[in-house]
Amino acid sequence: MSDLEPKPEHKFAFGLWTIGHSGRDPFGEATRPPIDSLDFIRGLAEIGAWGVSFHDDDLMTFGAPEKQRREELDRFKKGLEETGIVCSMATTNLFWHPMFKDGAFTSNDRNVRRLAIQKTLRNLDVAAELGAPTYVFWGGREGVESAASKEPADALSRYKEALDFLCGYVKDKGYNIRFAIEPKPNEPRGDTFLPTIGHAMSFINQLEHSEMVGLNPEVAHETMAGLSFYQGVAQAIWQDKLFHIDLNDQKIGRYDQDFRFGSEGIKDDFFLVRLLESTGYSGPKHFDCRPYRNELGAGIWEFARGCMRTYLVLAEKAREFDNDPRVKEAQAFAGVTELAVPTVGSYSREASDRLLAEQFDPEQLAQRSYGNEALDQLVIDRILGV
Ligand code: GLT
Ligand code: MN
Ligand code: MN
Repeated sequence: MSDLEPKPEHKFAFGLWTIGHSGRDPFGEATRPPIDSLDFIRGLAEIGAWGVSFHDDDLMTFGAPEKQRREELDRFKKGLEETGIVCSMATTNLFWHPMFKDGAFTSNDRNVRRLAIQKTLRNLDVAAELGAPTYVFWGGREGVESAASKEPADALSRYKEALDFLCGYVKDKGYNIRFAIEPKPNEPRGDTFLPTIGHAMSFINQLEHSEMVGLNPEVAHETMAGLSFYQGVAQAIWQDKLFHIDLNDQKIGRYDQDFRFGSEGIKDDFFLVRLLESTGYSGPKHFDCRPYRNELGAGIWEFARGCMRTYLVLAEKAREFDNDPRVKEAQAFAGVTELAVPTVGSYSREASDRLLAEQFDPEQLAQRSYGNEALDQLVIDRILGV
């Protein structure tokens, strides 16, 4: 194994709410004390991380006087300057306060909607001040329990209106910020608008400034819905929409578990890391997960180290896999590279005439075997290290 020490060049990032998660859940109180933002950033630098992300309310006390909020922000900035940790992403908390119980950009209450946009405008200024290049939109409360409570078309129109307005603000202010939508199928709402990568990507096409809006997909969220995160991310990359990524882990079909990256779906994670490494994804590898609730003290930092270590192990395994001559042979047998060859090219009358005149032998085509069992066993052997 080569060097498994995380370094800034790997661009590993954590949110303040991740390693710093209090352990509170719907059934129990906090199990851990809060971590001061300066200590948090120093801790990140010590373990070899590169970036930090935040919600407005993680950093500056909601509703506190401006003077206090400024002090809290300056303390965070001091940490960045002292350690060289980068502020890699910012986002708005539009889900915690009870006023957001019916939604934020899609609340039926117009004043809640206006306040949600105002709260975001204010935090965009902070994001710009800290140099965060990506601003995430996770619509935690944008959804319904009762389908009778909102017209979906109105909700989507209000969602679009909010994002169009916020894009306008970023452009007007000349900020160097792009937006990334984070889909999730449900939780905390019964049904969430923009539930999957696919829904979010097609929604983006409807936006006024669609070029500045991409995705922040999360492993746990697609997995909750029983979808392949790997295939979703691959399509997002193909459409140039992977602006950011939330890495964690999850058992299929459960509530949002936000487990340590690589702790559950090792095979899926192997292919995900291979995809990110081989397609030259250059954004942050952002871990949006939290330590087990029964973890305390040093164990919290072990959790963070584990996320990065497993990523680096899988990156190494992926390189070994791709350099293995047996894999190359099995891939050739399966026709993996054949799929990269255009099928008919662009349309012309001549090309269609040629194709229509061609003779195929369906029986012979059906005789081909693709050797996928042997190929997949090589994946398993490589991951298990035999
Ligand atoms: C919240 C959620 C995450 C989002 C964060 C951004 S907050 O913890 O579960 O998936 O990425 O708002
Ligand atoms: Mn999650
Ligand atoms: Mn997330």
